[in-house]
Amino acid sequence: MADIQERDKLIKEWIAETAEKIEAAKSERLNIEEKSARNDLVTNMDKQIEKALTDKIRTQFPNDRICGEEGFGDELEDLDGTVWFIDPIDGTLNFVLQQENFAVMIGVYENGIGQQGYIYDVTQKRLYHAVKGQGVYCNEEPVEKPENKSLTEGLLATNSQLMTKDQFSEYRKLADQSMGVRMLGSAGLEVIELAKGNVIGYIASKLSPWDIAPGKVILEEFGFKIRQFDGTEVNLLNRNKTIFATPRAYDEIMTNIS
Ligand code: 2AM
Ligand code: CA
Repeated sequence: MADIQERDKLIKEWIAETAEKIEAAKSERLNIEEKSARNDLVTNMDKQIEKALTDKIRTQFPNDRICGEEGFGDELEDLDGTVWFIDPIDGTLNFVLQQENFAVMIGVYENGIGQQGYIYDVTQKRLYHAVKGQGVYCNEEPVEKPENKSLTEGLLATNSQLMTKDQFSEYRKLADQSMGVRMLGSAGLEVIELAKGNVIGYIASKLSPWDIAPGKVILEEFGFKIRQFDGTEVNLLNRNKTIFATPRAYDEIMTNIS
């Protein structure tokens, strides 16, 4: 197994290089393609960043495997050994339509256990990270553990489909019970909102392993719950209907939807 501090240093360097690349490309025209739907986009930047990060990982850690959004990683059938989760741009729709509110995310797992999680809010220039057992940091400053607030005491983050599609109508009652709903369109930035105590939960109807893995490491440092809607552990080989929440909000959410 690699030395965690050494890997931590490298990841931070790679994220800083990625941020410079995004900044330098600001004035260039984006090449935008549709993937599964008109609101599921990929740009040349998503691909370039994932390619650069996977190249660096393969050079430094040739025995590790990679699960990435844009196809430069490996086809995984298990989580044995060291697995890297890469989301080059989380919130691509925001990146295209707003040029802000997106994140670069990296997670490192060993035999399925989260060891390191990194979410870089590119616009705010804030790197949230956690190494398992060492707490949560924002730009190297410790982040205080948020209060264990209940659903009725706080704001609830969701993805937009959960609030608009009839198939998810039962989840709207959670929104009603909370103090109100907030939506940023980036799973990583929603995790940051949870880490700051700005929301008490984030529920999303379809998240991929790279959307979940980095934030899971960060929020587990605070003892928060990260589960599927049916209460089972998330599966990092598949898409998941996912709940991230304070322990109190999680219990109330589960009581309400089961
Ligand atoms: P992405 O931008 O990396 O695709 C938006 O609600 C959040 O859900 C974003 O974090 C987005 O990540 C994620 N997401 C996962 N699958 C998606 C899909 N098929 N379409 C849109 N957003 C998706
Ligand atoms: Ca992405």
